[in-house]
Amino acid sequence: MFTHAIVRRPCSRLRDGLTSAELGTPDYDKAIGQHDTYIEALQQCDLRVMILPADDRFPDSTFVEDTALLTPACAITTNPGAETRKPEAELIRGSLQIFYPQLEQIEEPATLDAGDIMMVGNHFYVGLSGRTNQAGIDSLTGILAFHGMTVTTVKMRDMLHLKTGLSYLENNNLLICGEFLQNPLFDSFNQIVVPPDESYAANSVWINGTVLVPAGYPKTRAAIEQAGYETIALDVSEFQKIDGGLSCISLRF
Ligand code: CIR
Repeated sequence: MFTHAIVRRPCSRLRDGLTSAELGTPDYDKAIGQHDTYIEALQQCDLRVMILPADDRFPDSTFVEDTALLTPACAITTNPGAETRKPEAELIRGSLQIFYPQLEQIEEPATLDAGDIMMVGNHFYVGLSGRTNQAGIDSLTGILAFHGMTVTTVKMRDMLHLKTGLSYLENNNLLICGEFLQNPLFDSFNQIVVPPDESYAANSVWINGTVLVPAGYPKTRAAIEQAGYETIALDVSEFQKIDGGLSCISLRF
């Protein structure tokens, strides 16, 4: 169970966020409204939400998930792979120290975006991606091993982050799409397959038995409900325009 979440308000330079999507420019006011609703949904799932202020220096800083891995045993700030995002890890450290006085850290030349990390109990799947390098995975593996946790590396082909195409919904249920479908690493999960035309919904978020899903993906939502979960659909269109998914917008612990 999670008890807390951390979010950072979108900044007015959101439109300058990194993106490969061709969905247009995010509307700041609309993003603020969607962020408000996202926070309400986290609260509805019984999380206490720490809301950090916007920081106009960093257009992608609302995607706090990438900056840290928070586990019951330890917390690690990352070294994001994109140059413009690196300072975001330092930016979040002070807030994390309230909950985790002893923070570990990933450092150059290791790079790691926590969007590439999927937690399955004490085991972590980590994507070797355009953002996360082998040194990043090695550093993370060392830190987690010290706390009795293990890592499997997932070589990635096209997706931005591991959790762009995978979401663990607990009870061995895995939302999965695209390049991961053929990967034998995931054969032992109960797979809930996300169809290609709904691939954005593969990034959904389990919180205390409820699954947050992006609005507008009815087949995936129905499949998740079929598997026994309550769902909350959230419109995050303005974040999608800069490659952000539902999970990226919060840290949950
Ligand atoms: C980026 O490219 O870093 C941001 N525009 C989007 C980050 C999305 N984060 C995530 O998938 N964990």
